[in-house]
Amino acid sequence: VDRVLRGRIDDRFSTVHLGGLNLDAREARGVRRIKILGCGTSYHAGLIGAGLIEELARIPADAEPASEFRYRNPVVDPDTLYVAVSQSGETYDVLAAVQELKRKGARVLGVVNVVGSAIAREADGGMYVHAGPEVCVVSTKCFTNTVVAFALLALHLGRIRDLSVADGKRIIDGLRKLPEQIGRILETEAEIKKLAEVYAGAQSMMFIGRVRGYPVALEASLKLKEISYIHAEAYPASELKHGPLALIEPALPTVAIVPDDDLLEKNRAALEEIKARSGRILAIAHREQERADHTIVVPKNENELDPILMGIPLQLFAYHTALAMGRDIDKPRNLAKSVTV
Ligand code: F1P
Repeated sequence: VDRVLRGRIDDRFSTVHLGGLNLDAREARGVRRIKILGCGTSYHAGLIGAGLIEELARIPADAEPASEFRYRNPVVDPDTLYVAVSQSGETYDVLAAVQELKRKGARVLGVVNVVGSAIAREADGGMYVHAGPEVCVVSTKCFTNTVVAFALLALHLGRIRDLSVADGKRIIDGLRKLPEQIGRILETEAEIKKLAEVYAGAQSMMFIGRVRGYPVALEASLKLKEISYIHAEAYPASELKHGPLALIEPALPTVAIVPDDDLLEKNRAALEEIKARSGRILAIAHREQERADHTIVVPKNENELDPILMGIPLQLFAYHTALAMGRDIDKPRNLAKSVTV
């Protein structure tokens, strides 16, 4: 995170990565929509990025798995800015989507970790996220840095579009606090390990989050699946009542993302619904949640940055769950470091 932030939250930001955004102020103002494409963890980081762009730059934005996008003959719109996200920069579904977009005349930015990788070379511009090598198959620190890079991109676009400077300063101050706050989360590893040992016997787990919390739930459930092989499903908290509530019982624990924001009471109501059905709950929150059986408390930052701080303890949770189950964390079965076919 330090590496992303160092020297890159001022006006030079647009020119220092992947050859820069290659987007002058007039072009940036002309962007009507942003579409983010990635696979797995990178897709989830893209979902958070889309939320940040909508919140901080007020540009409609969404994310889609690149693997779906490339097969559905999508409408390619000249006023849409496409952003391809990839840790390895080699994932074939993402590369194929980028090539198809470029054939159709679209402008594509890359948000990539590995310098000089295929997607970085193919993109018209973009950002390196400077996470360093991901030694293990699953992507973790790159997720965090990609979200930070999207926060910077959102601020940059917001600034060009003359959105509130005060808001920009608030987020930048928040970003600067992240390394110290992440350090504090890492210090709670022993507690997270104990919790992982409590939940490691589960056959299946549910993850819920609302709005900013939903991509965090998706990513946390993917991490658990990838390295522990526990079946895990993620749902938007508000979708629980549209079907998944039927699954809740003591044998299916729920991990709930419960930030202290304007949706806190709504999220607490979801915890009530789960408790009423005797479901066990592990909450990730800014303070103890009385409806939960256990709470992992994380430091509070700006609401927009909650996904960063709430994602990290869940990476540790997946890691310690997998360790408790004797899994080979660095080489999970059936997974490749980069999916190049
Ligand atoms: C995408 C990805 C990873 C996942 C797994 C397979 O990789 O889906 O998120 O953990 O290793 O590949 P990338 O495009 O971000 O390199």
